[in-house]
Amino acid sequence: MISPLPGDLVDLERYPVLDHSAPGRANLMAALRAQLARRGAAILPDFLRPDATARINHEIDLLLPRAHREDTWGTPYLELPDESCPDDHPRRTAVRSVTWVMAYDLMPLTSAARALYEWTPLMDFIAEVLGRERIHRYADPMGALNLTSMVGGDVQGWHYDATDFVVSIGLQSGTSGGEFQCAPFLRADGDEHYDDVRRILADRGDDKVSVFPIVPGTMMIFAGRDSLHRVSPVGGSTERRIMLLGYDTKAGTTSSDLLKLVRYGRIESLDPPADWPQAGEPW
Ligand SMILES: O=C(O)CCC(=O)C(=O)O
Ligand SMILES: [Fe+2]
Repeated sequence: MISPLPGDLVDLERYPVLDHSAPGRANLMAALRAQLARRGAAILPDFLRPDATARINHEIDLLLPRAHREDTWGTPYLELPDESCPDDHPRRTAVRSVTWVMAYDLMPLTSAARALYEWTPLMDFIAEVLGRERIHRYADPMGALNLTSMVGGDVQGWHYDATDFVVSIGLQSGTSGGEFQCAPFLRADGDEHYDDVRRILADRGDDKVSVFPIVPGTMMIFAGRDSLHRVSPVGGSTERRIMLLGYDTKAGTTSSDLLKLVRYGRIESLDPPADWPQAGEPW
């Protein structure tokens, strides 16, 4: 299959990624920035066109046999528990994460998910929502772009990301649960706010937490490095599927070997990216 044109994947009438003088663009940006500041995430419903969502779901069907089963206990700081902290300290508290993860380097060069992530106008559009002059793609060859699938019982525990910003695009809602829950900018001005983190980990932090359902085609921009977040337990047999695009304010940001091992089951990335399936296979 040939690579799609990334602009064909997006509803450009509603989201004028390429047209900087489109009427309404300034109002759209102002509204998205206000959402980000207030609730921790800017929401762009129907960002992907339905045929693009269907295509990326088909790519997941083909990639799932190569997915890694992340199944781990870890702290919200993506580190091993720090035994020198008091028993109930967030740096010592482990939370469970169970998810099927498909790494960036598994995605064929013709993949629509890859084409969208590698489209520089999209990165520039996201930077504008974030009020940044420019942002950089996450330099982690496995973590920069992920596709994930979660089934009944799967969960992503409360954590901070290794990259400044994450953009998720919903591809399929699960039967139930699987909401994105986020305490916006909890880590601020060099203060970890451990008391709030402790409350949230103990399910007593609802006053701090915004809840977002996963809707196919909806893009969500959030500041994952400073906003504590999780995916609530998924129920039922329908997969919850999402695409995660990583960005950072600095060039060259990557993740720790521990995180790579837990999330992808390996430290070494494939180089160059996989060129499967072979000619003739229905990609
Ligand atoms: O699946 C989501 O909505 C977010 C997942 C997440 O936070 C992560 O993978 O770091
Ligand atoms: Fe995250």
